[in-house]
Amino acid sequence: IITGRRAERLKEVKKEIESTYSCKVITLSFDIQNKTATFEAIEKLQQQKDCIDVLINNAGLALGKAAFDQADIEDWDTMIQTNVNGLLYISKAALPLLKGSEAPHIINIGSTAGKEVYENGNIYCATKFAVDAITKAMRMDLLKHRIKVTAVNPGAAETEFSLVRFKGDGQKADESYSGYVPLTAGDIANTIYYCTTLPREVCINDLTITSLSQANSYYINKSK
Ligand code: 8X3
Repeated sequence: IITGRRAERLKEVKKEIESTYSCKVITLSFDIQNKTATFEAIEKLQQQKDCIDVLINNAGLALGKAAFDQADIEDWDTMIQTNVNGLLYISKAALPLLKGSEAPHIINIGSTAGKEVYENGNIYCATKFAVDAITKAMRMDLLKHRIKVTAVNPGAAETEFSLVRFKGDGQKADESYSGYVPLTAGDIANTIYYCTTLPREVCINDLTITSLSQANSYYINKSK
């Protein structure tokens, strides 16, 4: 089951997955910022599926990288609405389907930015600290339902992340990943896959992953 705002993109990914692997892909197109749309999408899904084994909460973004006094308040709203509220809406909506699984697992994608704040990262970092706290809270509160809850916290990974953060400024986006070897989306996907394929009784609580050039959220060695 793949979800996102852009139906056309989902259709392309569905085609690619279905032609590579023998499986059926369901696409759900909605904006996770919209509580009603999120709950309606899951209701629609319930007509086709009676359980979800793994929920991967990957929707999230950074918008802008400016000092607290300079930053755009609309950017803050969007980040909080997607990274925190969106994650809460979809998790709550999906819970009945997760409870229908024999091995339910929630994976929240956090960030190194949820471990240490970096300069000009302010509210993006705050949303990822919130993901860290929500993950810990979920793990306690959902333990009685035997739902595994894992946080995967990537450092810099070369994706559309920086292009979105810098609002289409390709040069600035490229600068984020120049002078060192960043992670790739594939590295993160493999790590998530690892977390989901461990024995039933084994739960990775919190996994922080960076490239070899990165030590923490603000220290990247660009000398190589
Ligand atoms: C990871 C990206 O900008 O915090 O979320 O390094 S960043």
